[in-house]
Amino acid sequence: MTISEEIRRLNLPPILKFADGRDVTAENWPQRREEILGIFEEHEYGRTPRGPFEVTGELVSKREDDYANKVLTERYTLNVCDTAENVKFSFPVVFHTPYGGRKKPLFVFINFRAQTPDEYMPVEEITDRGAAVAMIYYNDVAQDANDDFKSGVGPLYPRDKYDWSKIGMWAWSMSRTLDFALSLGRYDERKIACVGHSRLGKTSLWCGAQDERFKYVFVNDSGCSGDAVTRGKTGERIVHITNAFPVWSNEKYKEYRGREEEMPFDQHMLVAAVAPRYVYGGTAVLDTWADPYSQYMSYYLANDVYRLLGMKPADFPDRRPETGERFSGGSIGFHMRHGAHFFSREDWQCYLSFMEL
Ligand code: GTR
Repeated sequence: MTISEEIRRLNLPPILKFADGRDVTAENWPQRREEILGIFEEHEYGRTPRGPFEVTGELVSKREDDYANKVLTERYTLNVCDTAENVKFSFPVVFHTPYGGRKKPLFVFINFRAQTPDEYMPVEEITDRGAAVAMIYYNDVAQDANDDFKSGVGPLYPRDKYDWSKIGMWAWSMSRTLDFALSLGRYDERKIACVGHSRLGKTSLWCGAQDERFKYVFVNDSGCSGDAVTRGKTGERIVHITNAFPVWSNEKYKEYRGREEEMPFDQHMLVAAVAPRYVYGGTAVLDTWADPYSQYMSYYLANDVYRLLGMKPADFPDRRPETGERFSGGSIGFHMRHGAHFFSREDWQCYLSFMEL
């Protein structure tokens, strides 16, 4: 069966129609994108505070001779002030920036651990390609625990006004990190990326779909409630994810347990919402819990938006991808590598190449 046939059977909400049935054109795509973001805010990830935010960084420590004297490592405490709500919150971020004259590409990376280097963050491979990386440890922003949003930034905002999920909070911290990074004046605004793996791949996608300053959005092994189409999905489903991790979504999303067909959206729309910026999904053949084929469907469908906008589409074949295949020649990319659920060096190398580094 072709992928288009598989997709047709799922009866997915179309990307290129407004909720009221109007056609989407290149001209009105920005409005459709806003509509899509509103749908995800209401039905899945919850409402995030919009600021305006003032972000300053306090330098905590610095190493000027890291990685054979090639890299400057700085640890900052970021102090964020939401000037509309009068909320203040601080969290640490570590920056690794390679030396050299011109402005550097930057990855804002949200990670599972605080230490650097880390098995998910091969600093030297990244900095040797000329890019900097700013890493946030997600538990510093809000604990990954079923704590009724009582940790980190959670309790600082009223839930009746902001029903943001932990994914929303982690995504927000990536945007605040970018606020600060841009204030340093040393990163190349045309090459700013967000990136994360698994639950933090979902986070990177939600962050990058919303925040247009991220010109590249990398989504590693994100699967359910990330970049995988939910309808017809194998492996993890809404019932599993919302039972095990009720704080990763808002309350509304839980109503769709076993009722995926009733959702006025599916995750392909969120991948599409990155357009006209670049988006790329990494998957792994053995990651059946995430379901690489349902992930592929999202990119396959989002490719239509790039065609509509006159940007270079990917050459995605109308069939399931094979192990080791990589489609990186267009404005949207995808790969399915060998092996299991992991953020590997191979994934990083694909993302660096997609950014032409
Ligand atoms: C799993 C979860 C997945 C995925 C993964 C991870 O337990 O079911 O959705 O996000 O965790 O983050 O490693």
